[in-house]
Amino acid sequence: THPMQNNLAPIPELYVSYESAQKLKVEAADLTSHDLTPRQICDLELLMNGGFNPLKGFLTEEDYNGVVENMRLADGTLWPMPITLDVSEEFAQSIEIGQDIALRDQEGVILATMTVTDRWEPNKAREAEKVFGADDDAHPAVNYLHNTAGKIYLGGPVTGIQQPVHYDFRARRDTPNELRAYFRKLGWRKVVAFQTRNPLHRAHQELTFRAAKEAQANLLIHPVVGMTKPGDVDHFTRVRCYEAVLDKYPAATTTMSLLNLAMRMAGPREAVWHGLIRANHGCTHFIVGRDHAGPGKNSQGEDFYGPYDAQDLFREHQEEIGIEMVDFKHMVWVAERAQYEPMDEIEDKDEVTILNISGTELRRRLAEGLEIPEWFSFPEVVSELRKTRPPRAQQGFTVFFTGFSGSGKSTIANALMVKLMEMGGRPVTLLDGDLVRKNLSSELGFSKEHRDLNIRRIGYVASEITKNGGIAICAPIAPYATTRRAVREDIEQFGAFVEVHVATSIEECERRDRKGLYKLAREGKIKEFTGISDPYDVPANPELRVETEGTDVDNCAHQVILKLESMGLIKA
Ligand code: PPS
Repeated sequence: THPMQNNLAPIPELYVSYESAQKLKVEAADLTSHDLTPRQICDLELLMNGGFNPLKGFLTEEDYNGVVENMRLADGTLWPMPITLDVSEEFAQSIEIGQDIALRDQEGVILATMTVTDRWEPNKAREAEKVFGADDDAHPAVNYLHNTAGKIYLGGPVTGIQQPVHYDFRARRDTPNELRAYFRKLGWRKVVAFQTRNPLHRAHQELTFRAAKEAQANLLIHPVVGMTKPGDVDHFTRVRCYEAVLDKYPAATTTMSLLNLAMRMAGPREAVWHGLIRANHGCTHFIVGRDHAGPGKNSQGEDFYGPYDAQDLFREHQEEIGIEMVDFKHMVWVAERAQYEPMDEIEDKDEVTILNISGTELRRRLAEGLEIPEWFSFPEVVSELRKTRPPRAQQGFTVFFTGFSGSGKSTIANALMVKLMEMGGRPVTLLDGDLVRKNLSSELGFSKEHRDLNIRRIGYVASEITKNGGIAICAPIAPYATTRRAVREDIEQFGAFVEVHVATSIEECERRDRKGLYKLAREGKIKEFTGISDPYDVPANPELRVETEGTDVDNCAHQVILKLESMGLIKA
């Protein structure tokens, strides 16, 4: 490979001048509007600011086909990722080819206009196979393609009016031309970019520093803050971590800038795309690691891509990308020498102690509040991570009772609440069926739709409580398994969801008939009564099932307490 130096001339943007933008904004108010999704806002930002240079808008059908089939636009230019404007069928039908539309952010601010030159229904299965390697919903981008993206794609050139608004970390966000100007000002002729969606630990700091030294270049830490893999550490936490790590590099060698990219986790193609984006940002070198932008396991439990597929594809297209690949060294801690070394350069492997902590092990230690050694990560980083991922015994959680009317849910839930309040430490909120129907859902009846709405409301409140570190105890009938699963998913983003099936039989509930409702249900005076004239899906895998026949309330509540202890949610 030849020694690269950057050409820091500005690259083309899609924005019009400030004056024209003001005018266009007024005119665009009369156009048909498309409300951009969060992912489309990310794509639009990089289209407009030149991050996706040479694209001039959302892909046309011809360009899309070329990109899907052989990673090239219709004119032959290398471009690996479909940047498409997906919309609903209804919206697609409401416009005509040749028409200008306004692209608005989620608050309704007009960011751009687009002349719609193309409209087509893509073959999504084909896109999944060719771009992501398999039509398998376990891949986050394939899942997005099938279950979130609209059915129709629109293509055409974009005219930029204004950048998407960001209120966070404004000083850390740079357009390609802003970075180019910065490098020009500082005389940085060679710049290695490091792409990341994870917190940086000492191994990363060592490897990026080494990469820059080897290339005799400066270093740009270029983390993605747009959209990353579901479940990643949020970007607020990560940026605070990056700022701490930035202080560990020799002054004036390294800088950091935030990239509002929506990642696709497309491995090899994603690496090529990342390279093109970094070339646009004025970088000369790009670090590509093992399993770059990997999506995890497929539905058969296997990797989607080989560990070095990304490096191979990148190497193949390096000249065209216009950026030199620096392959990632696997850095490990050598205890005897108290330093990081590249694994494949250690000659006395058998005589030294080689240490490493995997991502999974790190998450376990955070969850259990265990030690994270200083050789692994910087104390500032660990303390930020501990704030966002406190040990389980300090996180919020939800206990969700489900069962027939009169099964004993409310009574056990009340007993559990006072036991938890006796222990103290976290605020406890009881969302009892009757209470919720009085305060949150007073207009609802008992049709499937209304029951689902009721449960989704309970789930929403419980997820907010859980997010804020409290304990939510819910005690509705919640007869539908799919609705319970949806609530579980809402809550598990923030903390544990403990489903407790109060398994009192319908015969026993009817025999007890505390409120006299079963009698009325039998007489047909109450319709759609759960267990009598309405369905109940018995939970297949609840965290706990309690039998109330022959067991007193105190003991039932105690069983829940024991379960919470065994899950690490409360300390004995
Ligand atoms: S659901 O299905 O989860 O929305 O039900 P929920 O909000 O828990 O409300 C159940 C309570 O409402 C009373 N009730 C009925 N239950 C079931 N079916 C019908 N048709 C019905 N009509 C009124 C009943 O008292 C339930 O209270 P609990 O506490 O469960 O006994």
